[in-house]
Amino acid sequence: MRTAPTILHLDMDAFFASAEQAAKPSLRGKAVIVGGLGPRGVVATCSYEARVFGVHSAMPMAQARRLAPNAAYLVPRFGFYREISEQVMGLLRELSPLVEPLSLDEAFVDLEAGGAAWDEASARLAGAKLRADIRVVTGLTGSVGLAASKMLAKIASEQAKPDGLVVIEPGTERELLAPMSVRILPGVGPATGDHLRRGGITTVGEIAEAGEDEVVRLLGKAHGIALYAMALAHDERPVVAERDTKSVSVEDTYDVDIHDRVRVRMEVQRLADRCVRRLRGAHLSGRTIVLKVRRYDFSTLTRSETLRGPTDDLSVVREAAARLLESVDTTGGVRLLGVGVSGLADYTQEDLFAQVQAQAEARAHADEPEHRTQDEAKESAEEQEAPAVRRWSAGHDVWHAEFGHGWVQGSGIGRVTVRFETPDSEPGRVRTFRVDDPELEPADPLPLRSAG
Ligand code: TTP
Ligand code: MG
Ligand code: MG
Repeated sequence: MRTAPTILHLDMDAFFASAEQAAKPSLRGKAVIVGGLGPRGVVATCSYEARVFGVHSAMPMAQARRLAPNAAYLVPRFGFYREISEQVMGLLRELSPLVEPLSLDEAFVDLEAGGAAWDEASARLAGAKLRADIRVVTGLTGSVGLAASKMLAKIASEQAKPDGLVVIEPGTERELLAPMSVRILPGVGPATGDHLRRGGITTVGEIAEAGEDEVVRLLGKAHGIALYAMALAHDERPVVAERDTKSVSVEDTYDVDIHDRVRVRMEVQRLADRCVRRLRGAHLSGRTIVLKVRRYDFSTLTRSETLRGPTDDLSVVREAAARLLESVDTTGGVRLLGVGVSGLADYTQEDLFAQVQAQAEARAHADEPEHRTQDEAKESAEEQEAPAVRRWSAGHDVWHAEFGHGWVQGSGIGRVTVRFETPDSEPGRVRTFRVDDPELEPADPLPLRSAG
């Protein structure tokens, strides 16, 4: 292991919620909750002001509303967050060629590889400068951890939250870890935590004391050995620039071409199942579902569909793969089939609500053409033309011909409430319009910091 704390872990503070507060001056310093607002919605994240009430990620939205009835409730704007994320990742890449993003708001950086730091003092300086630069470029705060290994750097950034920097000096790791809950170690979820507790182990120090044999007895060989090493703060994992696995996919080649369409469908479902098992095994989720078909004449087609958010849900992947198959002609026979998921993210929790939404949309699409009466077809054609079906989602930007740029604060019973403000304005005023007001139209998010 290296002797200087030159592995940096950055994690943005309350990322989605802070981005919304930066965009909307009236929400700064307030409880802001971002997530699915439908009946089955969950909290994606919330501002630190909302965490005081006990609200947290993955909590059912109904429960959040009971705990913090006066908070602002917004639906996520992934495109907007991705742009901010790219700005932040750009700053990290200025520090080192070895940047390993873990999610939109989080990455490891090997400072030594970039020559940005070689000892504790230079690492501290680089970390502090990074935090200041992030603030200037995005207006947001991120917390930084510095240590001699990835595991400790991540623990340090957690301790630094919010808006801080923590250095764990090499040599002090075991002492620091000893009193901490076993849950702090990577790979220890509730189930493993329970296993260990039944063996009388609740802290990292107790894992170290128990010895490798005992931990292996409790958890099995592979997991036990790895966990024991982590408990001793042994973590040699390097920072890797690009994710090795940009996608998870499985495919099968058939000895005899498959002609039967029903059989092709079944094979695709089977591959989707295997793909999801692999995905979950790697604790990943992904946004894009890919179907690969090689036909009897070796012509190979790929079809893909991108969801609103990452998924590792079996039924979502199955349905998407089945839909993709419907657009492929397989009458001549199929030689190879594959199902993959790309656009990977680490946090599988993300976006349960987006999946629900995607499923609902999929269902709406699924029974589109054939089985419809003419009246129904006509009705839906009218719906598509009518501008009145515009949806005003809470938090999304709008433009009004007279009042300018604003965002949707809420809507219902034919009305939409808009607050007119921009990232660099004073908190703005609220006005209410009819949902079909011709002067009101959806708008793109404004940049958080004007150039220069
Ligand atoms: P996190 O970094 O886990 O959380 P955070 O940035 O909101 O707050 P913290 O200060 O504690 O780091 O996740 C980053 C973003 O990912 C978060 O803002 C929203 C999204 N996310 C989800 O959509 N669902 C989830 O379950 C989690 C944990 C995060
Ligand atoms: Mg974060
Ligand atoms: Mg994070």
